[in-house]
Amino acid sequence: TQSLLLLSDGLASGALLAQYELMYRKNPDLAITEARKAANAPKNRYRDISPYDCTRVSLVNSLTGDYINANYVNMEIPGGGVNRYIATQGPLASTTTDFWRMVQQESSHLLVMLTTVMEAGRQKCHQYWPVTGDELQLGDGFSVRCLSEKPDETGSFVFREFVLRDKHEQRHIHHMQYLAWPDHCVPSDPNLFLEFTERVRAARNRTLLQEIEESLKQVRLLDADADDNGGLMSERKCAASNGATPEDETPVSTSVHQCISAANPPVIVHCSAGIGRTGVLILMDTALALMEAREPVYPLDIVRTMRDQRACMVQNVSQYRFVCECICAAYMKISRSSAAINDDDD
Ligand code: PTR
Ligand code: PTR
Repeated sequence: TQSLLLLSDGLASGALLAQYELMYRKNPDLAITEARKAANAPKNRYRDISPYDCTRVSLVNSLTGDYINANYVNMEIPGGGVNRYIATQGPLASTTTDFWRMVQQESSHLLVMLTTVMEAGRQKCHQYWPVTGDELQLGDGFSVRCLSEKPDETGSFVFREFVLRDKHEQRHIHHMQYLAWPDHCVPSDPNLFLEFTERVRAARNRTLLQEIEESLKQVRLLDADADDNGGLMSERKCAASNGATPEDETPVSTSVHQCISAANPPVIVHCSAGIGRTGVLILMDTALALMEAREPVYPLDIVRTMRDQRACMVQNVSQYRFVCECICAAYMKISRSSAAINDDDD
Protein backbone atom coordinates (compact mmCIF):
# COMPACT_ATOMS: atom_id res chain seq x y z
CA THR A 1 0.00 0.00 0.00
CA GLN A 2 2.88 2.31 0.88
CA SER A 3 4.45 1.63 -2.54
CA LEU A 4 1.13 2.17 -4.28
CA LEU A 5 0.68 5.56 -2.61
CA LEU A 6 4.23 6.61 -3.48
CA LEU A 7 3.71 5.53 -7.06
CA SER A 8 0.34 7.12 -7.63
CA ASP A 9 1.44 10.37 -5.91
CA GLY A 10 4.65 10.38 -7.94
CA LEU A 11 2.71 9.89 -11.14
CA ALA A 12 0.17 12.57 -10.29
CA SER A 13 2.81 15.16 -9.38
CA GLY A 14 5.08 14.27 -12.31
CA ALA A 15 7.99 13.71 -9.89
CA LEU A 16 8.31 10.09 -10.92
CA LEU A 17 8.72 10.98 -14.58
CA ALA A 18 11.13 13.81 -13.82
CA GLN A 19 13.37 11.37 -11.92
CA TYR A 20 13.26 8.99 -14.86
CA GLU A 21 14.36 11.75 -17.25
CA LEU A 22 17.42 12.40 -15.07
CA MET A 23 18.65 8.86 -15.06
CA TYR A 24 21.55 7.83 -17.31
CA ARG A 25 20.58 5.81 -20.37
CA LYS A 26 23.93 4.11 -20.44
CA ASN A 27 26.11 3.51 -17.37
CA PRO A 28 29.21 5.59 -18.25
CA ASP A 29 31.53 3.26 -16.34
CA LEU A 30 30.74 0.18 -18.41
CA ALA A 31 32.73 -0.46 -21.57
CA ILE A 32 31.34 -1.34 -24.99
CA THR A 33 34.20 -2.54 -27.18
CA GLU A 34 33.32 -5.95 -28.61
CA ALA A 35 30.25 -4.57 -30.40
CA ARG A 36 32.43 -2.05 -32.27
CA LYS A 37 34.99 -4.48 -33.65
CA ALA A 38 34.92 -4.67 -37.44
CA ALA A 39 34.00 -8.37 -37.43
CA ASN A 40 31.09 -7.74 -35.04
CA ALA A 41 29.62 -4.47 -36.29
CA PRO A 42 27.55 -6.19 -39.06
CA LYS A 43 25.94 -8.35 -36.37
CA ASN A 44 24.23 -5.31 -34.82
CA ARG A 45 20.78 -4.38 -36.09
CA TYR A 46 21.22 -0.74 -34.97
CA ARG A 47 24.48 1.15 -34.88
CA ASP A 48 23.51 2.95 -31.66
CA ILE A 49 22.34 -0.08 -29.67
CA SER A 50 25.22 -2.14 -28.34
CA PRO A 51 25.74 -4.53 -25.42
CA TYR A 52 28.12 -3.80 -22.53
CA ASP A 53 31.15 -6.08 -22.60
CA CYS A 54 30.72 -7.16 -18.98
CA THR A 55 27.22 -8.61 -19.27
CA ARG A 56 27.19 -9.65 -22.91
CA VAL A 57 26.37 -13.23 -23.83
CA SER A 58 29.47 -14.85 -25.25
CA LEU A 59 28.78 -17.69 -27.65
CA VAL A 60 30.92 -20.77 -27.17
CA ASN A 61 29.60 -22.80 -30.06
CA SER A 62 29.35 -20.40 -32.98
CA LEU A 63 31.59 -20.82 -36.01
CA THR A 64 31.52 -17.08 -36.69
CA GLY A 65 32.91 -15.76 -33.39
CA ASP A 66 31.52 -15.37 -29.87
CA TYR A 67 29.71 -12.05 -30.40
CA ILE A 68 25.95 -11.55 -30.32
CA ASN A 69 24.02 -8.36 -29.47
CA ALA A 70 22.60 -9.72 -26.19
CA ASN A 71 23.01 -9.12 -22.46
CA TYR A 72 22.25 -11.15 -19.38
CA VAL A 73 19.81 -9.25 -17.19
CA ASN A 74 19.49 -10.71 -13.70
CA MET A 75 16.85 -9.30 -11.40
CA GLU A 76 17.14 -10.30 -7.77
CA ILE A 77 13.89 -10.79 -5.90
CA PRO A 78 14.55 -10.64 -2.13
CA GLY A 79 13.46 -13.95 -0.67
CA GLY A 80 12.55 -15.20 -4.13
CA GLY A 81 15.81 -15.93 -5.93
CA VAL A 82 16.81 -14.36 -9.22
CA ASN A 83 14.69 -13.78 -12.29
CA ARG A 84 17.08 -14.39 -15.16
CA TYR A 85 16.61 -12.90 -18.63
CA ILE A 86 18.59 -12.33 -21.76
CA ALA A 87 17.66 -9.09 -23.51
CA THR A 88 18.56 -9.13 -27.18
CA GLN A 89 17.86 -7.52 -30.55
CA GLY A 90 15.53 -9.09 -33.11
CA PRO A 91 17.79 -11.50 -35.01
CA LEU A 92 19.09 -10.51 -38.46
CA ALA A 93 19.13 -13.08 -41.26
CA SER A 94 22.90 -13.31 -40.73
CA THR A 95 22.62 -13.83 -36.94
CA THR A 96 19.78 -16.37 -36.91
CA THR A 97 22.05 -19.37 -36.31
CA ASP A 98 23.87 -17.44 -33.55
CA PHE A 99 20.52 -16.66 -31.94
CA TRP A 100 19.52 -20.33 -31.85
CA ARG A 101 23.00 -21.30 -30.62
CA MET A 102 22.44 -18.89 -27.74
CA VAL A 103 19.07 -20.49 -26.95
CA GLN A 104 20.77 -23.88 -26.91
CA GLN A 105 23.80 -22.75 -24.89
CA GLU A 106 21.65 -21.11 -22.23
CA SER A 107 19.20 -24.02 -22.01
CA SER A 108 16.35 -21.55 -22.49
CA HIS A 109 12.84 -22.88 -22.98
CA LEU A 110 11.01 -19.62 -23.29
CA LEU A 111 11.34 -16.96 -25.99
CA VAL A 112 9.35 -13.77 -25.70
CA MET A 113 9.01 -11.64 -28.84
CA LEU A 114 7.55 -8.14 -28.53
CA THR A 115 7.65 -7.00 -32.13
CA THR A 116 6.30 -8.14 -35.46
CA VAL A 117 8.57 -8.97 -38.36
CA MET A 118 7.42 -5.90 -40.33
CA GLU A 119 6.14 -2.62 -38.92
CA ALA A 120 5.00 0.27 -41.08
CA GLY A 121 6.64 -1.29 -44.13
CA ARG A 122 10.01 -1.69 -42.42
CA GLN A 123 11.69 -4.89 -41.32
CA LYS A 124 12.02 -4.98 -37.54
CA CYS A 125 13.12 -8.55 -37.11
CA HIS A 126 14.10 -11.44 -39.34
CA GLN A 127 11.59 -14.28 -39.42
CA TYR A 128 13.99 -16.61 -37.61
CA TRP A 129 11.62 -19.57 -37.30
CA PRO A 130 10.00 -21.81 -39.93
CA VAL A 131 6.27 -22.00 -40.65
CA THR A 132 4.27 -24.67 -38.83
CA GLY A 133 5.30 -28.19 -39.81
CA ASP A 134 8.55 -27.03 -41.42
CA GLU A 135 12.11 -27.32 -40.26
CA LEU A 136 14.75 -24.64 -40.64
CA GLN A 137 18.28 -25.97 -41.14
CA LEU A 138 20.86 -23.99 -39.21
CA GLY A 139 23.93 -25.84 -40.42
CA ASP A 140 25.99 -28.70 -39.05
CA GLY A 141 22.99 -30.86 -38.14
CA PHE A 142 21.42 -28.09 -36.07
CA SER A 143 17.78 -27.30 -36.85
CA VAL A 144 14.55 -25.85 -35.52
CA ARG A 145 11.08 -27.17 -36.31
CA CYS A 146 7.81 -25.37 -35.64
CA LEU A 147 5.27 -27.80 -34.18
CA SER A 148 2.36 -25.45 -33.72
CA GLU A 149 1.17 -21.86 -33.87
CA LYS A 150 -1.91 -20.63 -32.01
CA PRO A 151 -3.24 -17.10 -31.74
CA ASP A 152 -4.98 -16.21 -28.46
CA GLU A 153 -8.71 -15.44 -28.38
CA THR A 154 -8.20 -11.69 -28.83
CA GLY A 155 -5.75 -11.98 -31.74
CA SER A 156 -3.21 -9.93 -29.76
CA PHE A 157 -0.71 -12.70 -29.09
CA VAL A 158 0.60 -15.80 -30.86
CA PHE A 159 1.98 -18.86 -29.10
CA ARG A 160 4.28 -21.29 -30.88
CA GLU A 161 6.02 -24.52 -30.00
CA PHE A 162 9.43 -25.32 -31.46
CA VAL A 163 11.81 -28.23 -31.28
CA LEU A 164 15.48 -27.31 -31.44
CA ARG A 165 17.52 -30.27 -32.54
CA ASP A 166 21.26 -30.92 -32.55
CA LYS A 167 23.11 -34.15 -33.22
CA HIS A 168 22.93 -35.22 -29.60
CA GLU A 169 19.98 -33.44 -28.06
CA GLN A 170 16.58 -32.05 -28.66
CA ARG A 171 14.87 -29.31 -26.76
CA HIS A 172 11.30 -28.06 -26.57
CA ILE A 173 10.90 -24.28 -26.83
CA HIS A 174 7.87 -22.08 -26.15
CA HIS A 175 7.55 -18.89 -28.18
CA MET A 176 5.23 -16.10 -27.05
CA GLN A 177 4.75 -13.15 -29.37
CA TYR A 178 2.97 -9.85 -28.62
CA LEU A 179 1.56 -8.49 -31.87
CA ALA A 180 0.10 -5.05 -31.26
CA TRP A 181 3.00 -3.03 -29.89
CA PRO A 182 5.03 -0.90 -32.34
CA ASP A 183 8.50 0.33 -31.32
CA HIS A 184 8.88 3.57 -29.33
CA CYS A 185 5.23 3.08 -28.28
CA VAL A 186 3.22 1.53 -25.48
CA PRO A 187 0.70 -1.31 -25.86
CA SER A 188 -2.77 -0.04 -26.74
CA ASP A 189 -4.41 -1.91 -23.87
CA PRO A 190 -2.85 -2.13 -20.39
CA ASN A 191 -5.09 -5.08 -19.49
CA LEU A 192 -3.81 -7.08 -22.44
CA PHE A 193 -0.23 -6.21 -21.51
CA LEU A 194 -0.82 -7.35 -17.92
CA GLU A 195 -2.40 -10.53 -19.16
CA PHE A 196 0.55 -11.20 -21.47
CA THR A 197 3.06 -10.62 -18.66
CA GLU A 198 1.09 -12.97 -16.39
CA ARG A 199 1.16 -15.58 -19.13
CA VAL A 200 4.92 -15.22 -19.49
CA ARG A 201 5.27 -15.66 -15.71
CA ALA A 202 3.08 -18.75 -15.75
CA ALA A 203 5.00 -20.27 -18.66
CA ARG A 204 8.31 -19.60 -16.94
CA ASN A 205 7.12 -21.12 -13.67
CA ARG A 206 5.76 -24.18 -15.46
CA THR A 207 9.01 -24.86 -17.26
CA LEU A 208 11.02 -24.05 -14.14
CA LEU A 209 9.03 -26.61 -12.19
CA GLN A 210 9.65 -29.19 -14.89
CA GLU A 211 13.38 -28.43 -14.79
CA ILE A 212 13.51 -28.68 -10.99
CA GLU A 213 11.70 -32.01 -11.08
CA GLU A 214 14.14 -33.18 -13.73
CA SER A 215 17.11 -32.05 -11.60
CA LEU A 216 15.73 -33.67 -8.47
CA LYS A 217 15.27 -36.88 -10.41
CA GLN A 218 18.94 -36.64 -11.42
CA VAL A 219 19.95 -36.01 -7.81
CA ARG A 220 17.96 -39.05 -6.68
CA LEU A 221 19.59 -41.15 -9.36
CA LEU A 222 23.00 -39.86 -8.33
CA ASP A 223 22.18 -40.47 -4.66
CA ALA A 224 21.26 -44.04 -5.47
CA ASP A 225 24.58 -44.21 -7.28
CA ALA A 226 26.32 -42.79 -4.21
CA ASP A 227 24.78 -45.45 -2.00
CA ASP A 228 26.22 -48.06 -4.33
CA ASN A 229 29.61 -46.38 -4.31
CA GLY A 230 29.52 -45.66 -0.58
CA GLY A 231 29.73 -41.92 -0.23
CA LEU A 232 30.01 -38.58 -1.81
CA MET A 233 29.53 -39.39 -5.46
CA SER A 234 26.28 -37.48 -5.79
CA GLU A 235 27.72 -34.17 -4.68
CA ARG A 236 30.79 -34.69 -6.81
CA LYS A 237 28.82 -35.39 -9.93
CA CYS A 238 26.35 -32.65 -9.26
CA ALA A 239 29.05 -30.07 -8.61
CA ALA A 240 30.99 -31.29 -11.63
CA SER A 241 27.95 -30.92 -13.82
CA ASN A 242 27.83 -27.28 -12.70
CA GLY A 243 31.45 -26.73 -13.60
CA ALA A 244 32.31 -26.29 -9.90
CA THR A 245 35.13 -27.98 -8.02
CA PRO A 246 33.58 -30.47 -5.64
CA GLU A 247 34.36 -30.04 -1.97
CA ASP A 248 34.36 -33.23 -0.02
CA GLU A 249 32.45 -31.51 2.78
CA THR A 250 29.64 -30.25 0.49
CA PRO A 251 26.37 -31.08 2.23
CA VAL A 252 23.75 -32.73 0.06
CA SER A 253 21.45 -29.72 0.35
CA THR A 254 24.13 -27.56 -1.30
CA SER A 255 24.43 -29.89 -4.24
CA VAL A 256 20.66 -29.93 -4.67
CA HIS A 257 20.72 -26.15 -4.54
CA GLN A 258 23.40 -26.04 -7.25
CA CYS A 259 21.35 -28.30 -9.46
CA ILE A 260 18.32 -26.09 -9.01
CA SER A 261 20.18 -22.89 -9.83
CA ALA A 262 21.59 -24.53 -12.95
CA ALA A 263 17.95 -25.26 -13.67
CA ASN A 264 17.04 -21.57 -13.70
CA PRO A 265 17.57 -20.82 -17.37
CA PRO A 266 17.08 -17.26 -18.62
CA VAL A 267 13.96 -16.20 -20.44
CA ILE A 268 15.08 -14.72 -23.77
CA VAL A 269 13.26 -11.47 -24.50
CA HIS A 270 13.61 -9.48 -27.71
CA CYS A 271 11.91 -6.77 -29.73
CA SER A 272 13.66 -4.97 -32.58
CA ALA A 273 16.52 -3.20 -30.76
CA GLY A 274 16.02 -5.17 -27.54
CA ILE A 275 15.81 -2.14 -25.25
CA GLY A 276 12.41 -0.38 -25.33
CA ARG A 277 9.67 -2.97 -25.32
CA THR A 278 12.03 -5.58 -23.87
CA GLY A 279 12.78 -3.22 -20.96
CA VAL A 280 9.08 -2.60 -20.36
CA LEU A 281 8.30 -6.31 -20.13
CA ILE A 282 11.21 -7.11 -17.80
CA LEU A 283 10.31 -4.15 -15.57
CA MET A 284 6.69 -5.30 -15.30
CA ASP A 285 7.62 -8.92 -14.71
CA THR A 286 10.08 -7.90 -11.98
CA ALA A 287 7.47 -5.65 -10.34
CA LEU A 288 4.96 -8.53 -10.26
CA ALA A 289 7.57 -10.85 -8.72
CA LEU A 290 8.34 -8.24 -6.04
CA MET A 291 4.63 -7.81 -5.27
CA GLU A 292 4.26 -11.55 -4.96
CA ALA A 293 7.20 -11.60 -2.53
CA ARG A 294 5.51 -8.73 -0.62
CA GLU A 295 8.48 -6.48 -1.29
CA PRO A 296 8.13 -2.78 -2.12
CA VAL A 297 8.35 -1.81 -5.80
CA TYR A 298 10.56 1.16 -6.76
CA PRO A 299 10.34 1.30 -10.55
CA LEU A 300 13.26 3.68 -11.00
CA ASP A 301 15.59 1.39 -9.01
CA ILE A 302 14.50 -1.46 -11.24
CA VAL A 303 15.25 0.59 -14.37
CA ARG A 304 18.69 1.46 -12.99
CA THR A 305 19.45 -2.20 -12.25
CA MET A 306 18.39 -3.07 -15.80
CA ARG A 307 20.44 -0.24 -17.37
CA ASP A 308 23.50 -1.45 -15.47
CA GLN A 309 23.16 -4.68 -17.46
CA ARG A 310 21.90 -3.43 -20.86
CA ALA A 311 21.95 0.23 -21.90
CA CYS A 312 18.78 2.22 -22.64
CA MET A 313 16.36 -0.35 -21.20
CA VAL A 314 12.83 1.21 -21.11
CA GLN A 315 13.42 3.60 -23.96
CA ASN A 316 11.26 6.61 -23.28
CA VAL A 317 9.17 8.35 -20.66
CA SER A 318 5.84 7.27 -22.12
CA GLN A 319 6.91 3.64 -21.81
CA TYR A 320 8.02 4.30 -18.23
CA ARG A 321 4.74 6.02 -17.36
CA PHE A 322 2.83 3.15 -18.92
CA VAL A 323 4.55 0.52 -16.74
CA CYS A 324 4.09 2.63 -13.59
CA GLU A 325 0.37 2.81 -14.36
CA CYS A 326 0.27 -0.93 -14.95
CA ILE A 327 2.03 -1.51 -11.63
CA CYS A 328 -0.62 0.62 -9.88
CA ALA A 329 -3.34 -1.36 -11.65
CA ALA A 330 -1.75 -4.64 -10.57
CA TYR A 331 -1.61 -3.43 -6.95
CA MET A 332 -5.31 -2.53 -7.07
CA LYS A 333 -6.15 -5.89 -8.60
CA ILE A 334 -4.30 -7.68 -5.80
CA SER A 335 -5.91 -5.60 -3.07
CA ARG A 336 -9.37 -6.09 -4.62
CA SER A 337 -8.91 -9.85 -4.74
CA SER A 338 -7.60 -10.03 -1.18
CA ALA A 339 -10.57 -7.86 -0.06
CA ALA A 340 -12.88 -10.31 -1.84
CA ILE A 341 -11.24 -13.21 0.01
CA ASN A 342 -11.72 -11.38 3.32
CA ASP A 343 -15.38 -10.77 2.45
CA ASP A 344 -15.80 -14.48 1.82
CA ASP A 345 -14.35 -15.20 5.25
CA ASP A 346 -16.92 -12.93 6.97
N1 PTR B 1 21.14 6.69 -29.27
C1 PTR B 1 20.35 5.91 -28.35
C2 PTR B 1 18.92 6.36 -28.34
O1 PTR B 1 18.71 7.56 -28.22
O2 PTR B 1 18.06 5.50 -28.36
C3 PTR B 1 20.86 5.95 -26.96
C4 PTR B 1 22.22 5.41 -26.80
C5 PTR B 1 23.19 6.13 -26.15
C6 PTR B 1 22.55 4.16 -27.26
C7 PTR B 1 24.44 5.64 -25.94
C8 PTR B 1 23.82 3.63 -27.07
C9 PTR B 1 24.77 4.40 -26.42
O3 PTR B 1 25.99 3.85 -26.22
P1 PTR B 1 27.32 4.52 -26.77
O4 PTR B 1 27.49 5.83 -26.06
O5 PTR B 1 28.37 3.56 -26.40
O6 PTR B 1 27.10 4.69 -28.24
N1 PTR C 1 18.30 3.69 -33.83
C1 PTR C 1 17.06 3.05 -33.58
C2 PTR C 1 15.98 4.09 -33.32
O1 PTR C 1 16.20 4.96 -32.44
O2 PTR C 1 14.96 4.02 -33.96
C3 PTR C 1 17.20 2.12 -32.43
C4 PTR C 1 15.94 1.57 -31.83
C5 PTR C 1 15.02 0.83 -32.55
C6 PTR C 1 15.73 1.79 -30.50
C7 PTR C 1 13.90 0.29 -31.95
C8 PTR C 1 14.61 1.25 -29.86
C9 PTR C 1 13.71 0.48 -30.58
O3 PTR C 1 12.65 -0.07 -29.95
P1 PTR C 1 12.63 -1.55 -29.31
O4 PTR C 1 13.84 -1.70 -28.41
O5 PTR C 1 11.37 -1.57 -28.54
O6 PTR C 1 12.64 -2.52 -30.42
